[in-house]
This record gives sequence, structure tokens and C-alpha cells, in this order.
Amino acid sequence: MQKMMLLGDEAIAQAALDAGISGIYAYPGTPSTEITEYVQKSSSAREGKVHSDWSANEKTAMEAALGMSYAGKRSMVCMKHVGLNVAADPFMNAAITGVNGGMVVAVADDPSMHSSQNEQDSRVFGKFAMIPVFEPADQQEAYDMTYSAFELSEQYKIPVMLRLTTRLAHSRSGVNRSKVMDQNPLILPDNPNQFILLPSLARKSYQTLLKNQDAFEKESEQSVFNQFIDGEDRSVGIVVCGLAYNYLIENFKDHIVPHPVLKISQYPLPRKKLAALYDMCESILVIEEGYPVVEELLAGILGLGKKVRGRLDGTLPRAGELTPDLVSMAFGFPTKKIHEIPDIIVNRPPALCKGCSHADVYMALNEVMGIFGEGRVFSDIGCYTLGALPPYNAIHTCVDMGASVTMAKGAADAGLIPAVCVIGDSTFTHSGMTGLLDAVLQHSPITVIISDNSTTAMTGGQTSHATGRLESICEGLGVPLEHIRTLNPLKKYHGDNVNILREEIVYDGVSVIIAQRECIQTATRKRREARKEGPRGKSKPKNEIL
Ligand SMILES: Cc1ncc(C[n+]2csc(CCOP(=O)(O)OP(=O)(O)O)c2C)c(N)n1
Ligand code: SF4
Repeated sequence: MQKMMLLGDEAIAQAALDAGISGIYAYPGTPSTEITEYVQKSSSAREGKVHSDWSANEKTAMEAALGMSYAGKRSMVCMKHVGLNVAADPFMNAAITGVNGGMVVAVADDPSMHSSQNEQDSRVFGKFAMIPVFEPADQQEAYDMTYSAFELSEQYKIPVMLRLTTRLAHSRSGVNRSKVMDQNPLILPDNPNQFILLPSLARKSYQTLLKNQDAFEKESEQSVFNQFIDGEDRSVGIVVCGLAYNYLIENFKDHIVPHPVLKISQYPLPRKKLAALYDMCESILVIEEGYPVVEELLAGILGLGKKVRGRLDGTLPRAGELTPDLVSMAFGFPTKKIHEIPDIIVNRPPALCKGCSHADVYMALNEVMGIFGEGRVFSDIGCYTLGALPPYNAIHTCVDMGASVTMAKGAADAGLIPAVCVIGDSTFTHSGMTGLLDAVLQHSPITVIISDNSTTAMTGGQTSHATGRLESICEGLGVPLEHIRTLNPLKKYHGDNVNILREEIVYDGVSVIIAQRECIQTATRKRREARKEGPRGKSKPKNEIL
């Protein structure tokens, strides 16, 4: 079978296609976006009519994937780690309903928060839902595990999670493909009650999930992905998870580690394999990317028994991404000399592009808000979050997608008036609309500025569900038409824009201001694609939160 050079994300997408998916559902989010983009660009996916349009958010994506599985077909749902918080309700409940066609949940974590608000570890979510989790160490495993995950999912009628992290998602390596499977036919679940979580039925389904735990553990014990590699020096036994396996072996000549090593890539943890390692070694070192999930379990609450080292006792840093050097230090190896960064290289903080429409919104907003003082502008997540930095210093919060509207509402309810929020068009349809409905129904006097650049710019310019619909959505949610204002964020309209903002910010009710101008990067890309030219020009500087 053909060998391909693939990113970790792409290996997952190719494996999902080869395993016969009929649809992939996702909302963009670094480092997971490329999984769906690969399927969107795939000619075989097009020929096979594999669904790959973006969803409004991760919850709608998870539910659509479950619906496809209900109909008997294989589906994949992808998101970044914080997206799983949004999708948590269907995710947890899908573990109880189980699946019909195979369903794989691919979640990309971002330790060190290269482009995220936090560095939560999705393995914890997998354990919370009590489903099997795969954690690949390289691109080949990303491919093989995705393929196997569909088999396991159909064998046990359970969603299976695939957890990967930034470095694997975004690095490339050779991948051998497996046999291409046909898509499943449309076929309803054998048990017509399987997907009805009425308490009387859910209790039975939950029992099935509990009963299956032993079988899932047995699968992990026998898994080819959980490998024991013996070593002569038993002063320490090493438990190493997923990608961290590479950081371990890179520290030893010819990649031969002199200690016994248990490489973990499939969960629930293989208890017998762990016990065998624990018994044969004087102490244990746990190397895992993310939270000290395995270490905490092995050390126990009281920390009795053999010494277990890792992120909790400071052998490795408690937070942030691991590196081969950090692992080297855990073994007490001499630190390698790191080259000094020459003075000529200056730090370049992320910034809005020159000519960005968000910048014009902030110029006008700052002029209006000056008289009210600091701390009244609630923002959201997108390119416009960069308005927190100089020269704008225009926003005072950024918590999670949609929180700008609801936090402004809560603050206004508390008496902080005026309270203003700034949200992007894609974030508005992701999770801002429901908060606006709350504000309208409860007459919370807030001003919602939707900085509408007709795209999901921060993650690379994907389509936005909001494009062309914002006014009618806001009207439908009950915002009075005369308080849905539009403005054109261009310098030449600065005076008019200031006036519109001033009028609405002092209005004692809910108002929405739609600042509409297309993202210049997306507009340029579209023009380029229209002319069928190759990529030219400078790439945009990488922004911080994606
Ligand atoms: C729950 C969640 N899902 C996805 C992301 C990744 N993400 C950050 S901002 C953003 C969309 C931004 O689009 P928009 O609101 O239109 O603002 P723009 O970047 O276009 O200015 C996405 C998908 C995230 N941070 N959190
Ligand atoms: S990519 Fe678009 S929205 Fe983001 S900073 Fe640049 S111009 Fe602004």
C-alpha cells in the first residue's frame, strides 16, 4: 500500500477515510483543524460523498457525528481540547448510548498553551466518560490507531477517543496505509431503545458501560500499542505515554534504554502490565505529556510504596510541554549547551494585521469608552482578542468562546453600566447567540459589538456560519430593529462610527452593532484562489489564541 508523508493530523484524516467514514464533523481549533481540512481537500472523500462541512460548534459537531453513527455509518468528530468542554454533554452521554456505526472522537491537546486558553488533558475526559482512549507516539501510530479505533468502536459499540498533542499534530513523517474499507450501509440500531436516555433505559445502558470496563482493560493489556521493553538496570522502571516515548529514546544511544520501559498508548491503563513493571523495579519514573494522570494513579493519594517520580515531585516540570532536554534532566544527564539568542533577533509579539477591520473598531470604541473608565469591555476569542495588547488596550476579559456576551450581561446585572462586549462573527454563531437571547429576555442593558469579518480568521479563514445572516439572527432573537446598527470599520468613517457607538452604548437596553468588513487576509486568499494563482506574498504572523 502507498506510503505518504503526512502531518499527525493528516494521518488521522487519511486513516479515517481508509476506515470508511461517511462524515467528519468539526469546529476549527488549533492544533486539530488540519484533520478536517485534509478531508475537505481529498478527492476520494469527494467521490465517496464524505460529509466534511464545518459545524457551528463542537457540540453540534459531536451530535451530528453521533447521528451519523445512529444511522449505521462511521463518523469522526474533531476538536481542540477546549472544544471538548463545549461538546461535553453529548460526549459523556454518547458513552452511555454507545454507537451503531463506528465513531471516533479526535481531540488535540495543546500543552504549553501555544494557541489556547489552557492546557487541559483530554485523557482525563476519556476516563471520565469511561471509554477507550488511544494516544499515538508518532504519525504511523496516529494512522494505525485511528484505523483500530474504528474497529474497537464497532466491536464494543462505544465511541473511542484519540488524543494527540500539538507536536505530533503538526509534524510530518512517512506513513504506510492499510486496506481501504467500504463505507457502512445505512442501518438502524438493533435495539430501538439504544439511543433513548430516559432514566429507566439509561440505567441499563450505564450498566452495560460499567460491565464493559473489564473488556476495555483487557484490550489495553493485549494491545500492540502498549509495549513492554525490558532493560537490565532495574533501579528505575519507566512508564512513558504517547509522544513522550520519542523524548525518552532520543536520550539514549541507538534508542536503547537500559531500564525496563512500559510504553502506554491505549487506555484504560493496563493494570497487570503496570504491576509487573512496578514489582520488578526499585522505583518508577512516569513521563507523560499533559497532566500527571498515570503518575497520580501509581503514586496513590498517600504516596506509600515505592518512589514514583514525574511531574508531581518536580523531576519533570508540573506544567507545559515536555522536551527531550527536560527528559534528559530527569535522568540527571549533563545539560546540553543551548545557543544564546543573538541580540539582532527581537521578540515579535502577535499583532493585528495592518488594515485589519478589528483595529478600526477598537479605535472608535476607545474614543467612546474613554469617559467611562477602564474595565467595561468584555471580549471573546478570535483575532480581535489581540485588542488586549498595545496600542489598543481596548478589552478587559477573554475567557471562553461566547463568554463576552454573558459576562457583559452579568456585569450589567450587577450594575456595571455601560457594559460592552466585542465578539467575532464565527464566535457569535458558535456560542454568543444564546447569551444574547438571555440579555434580550431579561432586559440587561448591554451593547454587543459583532466585529464581522465574514470568516473564522484566527484559525486560518474557514467559512463562518454567520456570513450574511447576522442582522436577521439578532432580529429573530428579539433585539429591536432600530438598535441593530451596522457600521463600516474604515478610517474614513471613523467619525460616523464613533457616533453610532456612542448612541448605542448609552441606550438603556440591548443593542447590537455589526461592524462589517471582510478580513483582508481571507479576501486576498479568495482573490488569489479565484485567479487560480499559487500562494504568494508574506504569510501572516502567527497569532496567539487559535
Ligand atoms: C471552544 C473553542 N473552540 C475553538 C477554538 C479555536 N478558536 C479560537 S478563535 C476562533 C474563531 C474566531 O473566529 P471569529 O470569532 O469570527 O473571529 P476572527 O478570528 O475571525 O476575528 C476559534 C475557532 C477555541 N479557542 N475554543
Ligand atoms: S487575519 Fe484577518 S482578522 Fe486576523 S488580524 Fe489579520 S486581517 Fe485581522
